[in-house]
Amino acid sequence: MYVYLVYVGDDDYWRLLPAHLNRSAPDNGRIKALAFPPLGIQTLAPVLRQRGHQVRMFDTCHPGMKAQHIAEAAKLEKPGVIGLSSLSTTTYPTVKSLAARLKAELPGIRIILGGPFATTCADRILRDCRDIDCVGLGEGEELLPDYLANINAPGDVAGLVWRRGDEIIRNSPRPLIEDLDKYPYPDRESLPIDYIESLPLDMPAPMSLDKFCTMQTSRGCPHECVCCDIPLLSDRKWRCRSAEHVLGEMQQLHDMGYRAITLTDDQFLINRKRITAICDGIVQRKLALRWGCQGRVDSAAVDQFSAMKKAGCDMIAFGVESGVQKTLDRLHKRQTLEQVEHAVREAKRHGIRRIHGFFIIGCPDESPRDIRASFRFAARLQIDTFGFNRLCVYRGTPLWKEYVERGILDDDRDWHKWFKCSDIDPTVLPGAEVNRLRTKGYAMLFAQRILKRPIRTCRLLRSFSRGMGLGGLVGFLCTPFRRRKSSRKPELPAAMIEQGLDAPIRA
Ligand code: B12
Repeated sequence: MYVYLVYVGDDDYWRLLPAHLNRSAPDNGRIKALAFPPLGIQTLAPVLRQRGHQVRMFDTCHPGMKAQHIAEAAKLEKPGVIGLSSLSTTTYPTVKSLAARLKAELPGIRIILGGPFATTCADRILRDCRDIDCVGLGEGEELLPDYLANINAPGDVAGLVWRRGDEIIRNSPRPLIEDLDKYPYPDRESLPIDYIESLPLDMPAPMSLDKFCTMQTSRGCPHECVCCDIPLLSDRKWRCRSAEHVLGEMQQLHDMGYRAITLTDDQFLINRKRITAICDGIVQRKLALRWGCQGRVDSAAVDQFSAMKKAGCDMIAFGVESGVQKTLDRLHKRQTLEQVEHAVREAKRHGIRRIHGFFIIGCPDESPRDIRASFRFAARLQIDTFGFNRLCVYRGTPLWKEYVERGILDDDRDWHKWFKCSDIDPTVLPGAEVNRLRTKGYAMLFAQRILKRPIRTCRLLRSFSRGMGLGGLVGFLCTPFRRRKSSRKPELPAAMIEQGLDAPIRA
């Protein structure tokens, strides 16, 4: 069967590489984008081809791959099925309008949706959007070929949620894939897009112009932080590909000219033996790769940093979240400030070039004093880059469940929305206050970095400027102090709208 796989991305996370930085001649319609590649559809395409299907991929952030372009192509090429893939709640409105456009132009086309967000809201999506025929829950490597093989008998496809007339049917669940080694390596060449290594922020900043891609070597995380959907998506299990299978892919990437890889594993720092085997393999094979990963500070593999450094690891991102133990406990992070300091210190001691700290502010029961303490904690840590995001709540997370139980959210009316907690939770400081404290915090941190670590800070900024140019660098450094124009707006719960409230009633 001929299948379209369409990644519906978040335009905030996507930029064309500025022309003045685009040193290579335009080559046959390929464009350069500061964005993360759509690893989901890149993973599924070769699996479908291996099962005898033809596949064409689209990334909707590409200026030539918008709804009208995909509809026109589909009218010409008549695919049997269009698979839509999206990551988060923030892209649901785009998914809906794309499905409507495709159905309007091709009434008979079958549309199946998949990805993390769809997995947390399948029934609701099918009730809300008649243009989507069914949703594939969780991993697609087995489900999608099974669906294509049983397209006229959807009831036989485990893990599928589908519509029969007005009835929504949820088939029996499909178990998590045990052997992740049995699938071909993702297709990173078919999309006419060269993805440029950039900081994973909603203001993508180029890190280098090396040939870049993402890779996933394991899935899941056994922890249960309140703001995270991964426990639900992975059933709190951690599964991994073997070191040999991972090295085979890294060898292929190396031979194809890739030099920068970001591992999108939820938690890479588990299973020390596997990490040692991967690192030793990279060294033995002389793979000149720079790679980055993310993990927890309390991971056993903290003692693997020297091997990782030797094997080309030049970035580790830690979910630090807060500099106040009370807040870490409120987020069910199950980590201590001492563990944060130890992990960061060890990573730096072993020469990992860039340590990134993810922080969350605007948390329940957090005071202005706590937020200031988080920035001071960040100032003390040996981290190189940092991001302070306001806590958001997405369906499927423990925090969403808590807000429904507290009557802040109504699951039936708010399921398709996402919220900044400061906009809806009376135990959280108001948004304006959080933003004010954040701007002050960033100013203190920047000043502290320049005054206390001038050489390291200059080296880091110089490496940024290679990818961004001076103008880009200044723009990037000003971001925290500028009001951000985001295409996506957090919403308010139905209950607050009904009461005409634009902020929660605080004690
Ligand atoms: C890497 C990542 C990012 C990156 C890169 C995104 C990209 N283009 O890949 C960046 C940093 C840009 C990012 C940004 C954001 N992210 Co993010 N991200 C992730 C992360 C850690 C890994 C995604 C990944 O690479 N997966 C690997 C690929 C292989 O898996 P996959 O895409 O899910 O595809 C598989 C299945 O889902 C399925 N499948 C996928 N598509 C389809 C289609 C069909 C038809 C079928 C049948 C199956 C199917 O099969 C695939 C193979 O098994 C996930 C966590 C996670 N484990 O999902 C969070 C996650 C998806 N992100 C999340 C969020 C909230 C965001 C942001 C909104 C954060 C913010 N505040 O701005 C933005 C939104 C960006 C957007 N595009 O929507 C949440 C989503 C929660 C929700 N309910 O919405 C997650 C789950 C993290 C969490 N902690 O909860 N993110």
